[in-house]
Amino acid sequence: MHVLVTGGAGFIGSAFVRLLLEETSHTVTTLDALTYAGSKTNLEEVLEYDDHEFVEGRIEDEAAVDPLVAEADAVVNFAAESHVDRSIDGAAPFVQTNVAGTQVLLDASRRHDVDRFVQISTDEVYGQTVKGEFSETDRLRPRNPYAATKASADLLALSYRTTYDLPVIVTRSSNNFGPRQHPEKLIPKFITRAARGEELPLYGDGTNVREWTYVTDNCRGITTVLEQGEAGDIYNIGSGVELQNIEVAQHIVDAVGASRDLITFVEDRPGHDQRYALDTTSIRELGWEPEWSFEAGLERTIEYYLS
Ligand code: NAD
Ligand code: TDX
Repeated sequence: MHVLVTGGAGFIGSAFVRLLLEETSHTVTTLDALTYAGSKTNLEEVLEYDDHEFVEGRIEDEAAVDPLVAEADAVVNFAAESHVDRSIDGAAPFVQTNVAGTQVLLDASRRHDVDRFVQISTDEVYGQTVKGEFSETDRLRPRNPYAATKASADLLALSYRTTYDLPVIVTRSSNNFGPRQHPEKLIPKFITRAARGEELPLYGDGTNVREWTYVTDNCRGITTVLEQGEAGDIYNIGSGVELQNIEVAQHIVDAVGASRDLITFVEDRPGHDQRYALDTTSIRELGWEPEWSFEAGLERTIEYYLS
């Protein structure tokens, strides 16, 4: 397949582009706006490959998107504003990219009759839970502006399946971690700050729980869905590894050899979701399972940031 990967210069998208080019026979066009979160450096090993083209542009720009979709068999949409704290400061760029951009991509995909449209979504669309796991049929209850725009994009994409028979698939993954993540996010922020002996600002009481999935495990899951997923279906992707933020902070300071005294409790994030957890039965039925333990992934991630 020739795959158009949008947002492929970001953290997860770049890992996915490398995986497709290095481990499959698919060819790739990467479309990325190179916002503060994207960088060609994230793709440096594969930028010049013959079976890879990089295009700088925005997904909401129909003139940029249309010829690229025309050449593609499949579209995988990672492009997004991705940071919850930024969405609390201002939702406009989130609505623009995550909702309006997805609509432009969907319309181009419909015009050119693509064989697959994979919308990359998140566990945050389900909202928070204190017990149990979210399954794909659960109601969406997003609680911050970022999550609300991602839920909107999911619904829009799925509506193109029912209305126009566009072969849409949605993946919803838990928190990813690994090399090349922007240091605004918890794990790279705490690694880089601990290494410099700076305080680690833990929001609230630090008991919020996230399910941590190593980035290449998510990317293998997305590849599985791209190749074998059922059109119209939704697939949760998560490792099952649940940790409180305070435990993550402690793992990091211990692994970096810094003092636990650096951990500082600060004002909570408004509307801070207490816990996410995913039921991953559907993707496991396609033969996927996570390969990385939290400890091995963290060691690899720390090595990357310290070098
Ligand atoms: P990221 O912020 O690292 O990367 C986003 C990429 O999209 C960047 O390269 C950026 O330049 C690009 N981009 C932004 N606006 C664009 C636009 N209008 N047009 C074209 N490109 C644009 O994000 P990430 O962490 O790699 O997340 C990728 C996707 O996965 C997002 O859709 C996010 O919602 C989803 N997701 C992320 C996580 C996580 O833990 N990071 C978990 C679940 C789902
Ligand atoms: O400085 C911090 N202190 C802190 O306590 C930061 C940046 C975060 N936190 C907490 C908030 C969360 O409970 O750590 C947890 C993780 O925070 P983020 O790294 O901002 O991730 P999160 O809000 O969980 O969202 C992430 O996972 C779901 C991604 O950023 C989203 O794109 C994805 O959809």
